[in-house]
Amino acid sequence: MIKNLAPLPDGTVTVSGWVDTVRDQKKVQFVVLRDESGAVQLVNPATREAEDGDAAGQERLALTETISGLAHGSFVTVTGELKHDERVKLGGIEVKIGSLEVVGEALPETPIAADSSLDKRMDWRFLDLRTPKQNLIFRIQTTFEHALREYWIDNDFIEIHTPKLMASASESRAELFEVEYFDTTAYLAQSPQFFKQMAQPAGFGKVFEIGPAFRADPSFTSRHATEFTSVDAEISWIDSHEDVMRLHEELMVAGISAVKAKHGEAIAELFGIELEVPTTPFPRIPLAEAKQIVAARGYEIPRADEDMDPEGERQIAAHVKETLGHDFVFITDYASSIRPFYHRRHDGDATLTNSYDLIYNGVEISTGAQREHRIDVLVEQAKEKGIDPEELGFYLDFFRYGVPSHGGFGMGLARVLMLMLHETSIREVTYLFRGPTRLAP
Ligand code: AMO
Repeated sequence: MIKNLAPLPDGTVTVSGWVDTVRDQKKVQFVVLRDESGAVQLVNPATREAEDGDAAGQERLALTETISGLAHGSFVTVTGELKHDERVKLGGIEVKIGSLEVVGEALPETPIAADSSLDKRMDWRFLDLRTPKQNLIFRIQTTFEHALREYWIDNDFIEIHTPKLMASASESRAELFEVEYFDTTAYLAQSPQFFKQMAQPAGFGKVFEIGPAFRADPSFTSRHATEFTSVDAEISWIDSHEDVMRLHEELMVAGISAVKAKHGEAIAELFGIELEVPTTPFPRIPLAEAKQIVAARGYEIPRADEDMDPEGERQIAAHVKETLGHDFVFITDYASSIRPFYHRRHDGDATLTNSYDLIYNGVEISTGAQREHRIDVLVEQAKEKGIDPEELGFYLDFFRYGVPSHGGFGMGLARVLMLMLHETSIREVTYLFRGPTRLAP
């Protein structure tokens, strides 16, 4: 049943939507009208000729001609009589057209079809999004974000909005976008890392942000964008990254439960997926052990890659699914050599960090860690990574005036959606994708 169908006081109905198909037969015309919720069949007994003086006949003739000329994708508003007819496939109803207004006419040729390339579909994103399946993706995103916010608000978090123009890098300097900023240079924020940490010495305790992040990453993989929505949280008074993981898994359960409750049936119907709400605790595997498990499955992570590579992530996820039946796994205790300077290292073993990556259905969706809050250690770690402490300026001051122990995580929203819906690219689940060769629309 189409959502935009409403009764009028005189007993007729009005319905608006996009023309999907027109079947123009000699004696009768059928139009299928769609909106994001579904479709309805319209019917018009065709009038092919009328006498000059016959005003009503002329009107019916004009209506018939308008319907004959309707292009696929035109937006129309119709009033008419609602009829129930079991034989009509679309919900057993039909609207007999009384009047039809073309609100937004479409050009006769539609530029994309169901089999168009992803790139072509991105060129015509507004048309590409005009299907119930695409529409559902963004309803799911809305529900997911809402559930996270609800969790945070119920648990006493403060929402922050941090600046996206920065004076320096907050993550790897290799992926920085430079922006002319009056007589100096600014950089687009790669993450809210420094500013969400600032909330800890500021006494906010627990904070979150859902906002844009920018990475000048020239890669064309299915999981990278140059601009993405980052879901971030940071909390004080933690003992280790374990506290952050506990928060993280509770959030995922809250988000996925809400999506399942509201959209589970539609997801099954349109994506063919039975969405699973994960159980807690999520499995946790230290990186070194994960590498051994992956090797035992016959995949050697390239030596140059100390981190998990994408195939390694797929393999460890497959192992967890096979042995524990879980879609999520925390890979923990990353080597300090491959983690940022601000990650806290193990007490007694500085080669390892109190950090994790969260993997969902075989792909990393998040990085989290306990932060190093001891200023002398932090300065040493920065120097070790080749970062001049001078460059960190204000950031280091946070740690000079009474900072609690703290930690948090950052998570790519599009990655979560892509993996939840078994999509093959974040382009499919990003409203308007930004990549190395995509700046418009
Ligand atoms: P990291 O750099 O691992 O960590 O990023 C966190 C998560 O953000 C998403 N992400 C991306 N998504 C799409 N396109 C990209 N180019 C891209 N880069 C990252 C991923 C990734 O897991 N400040 C830390 C987090 C923290 O410790 O709080 C950070 O940004 O899902």
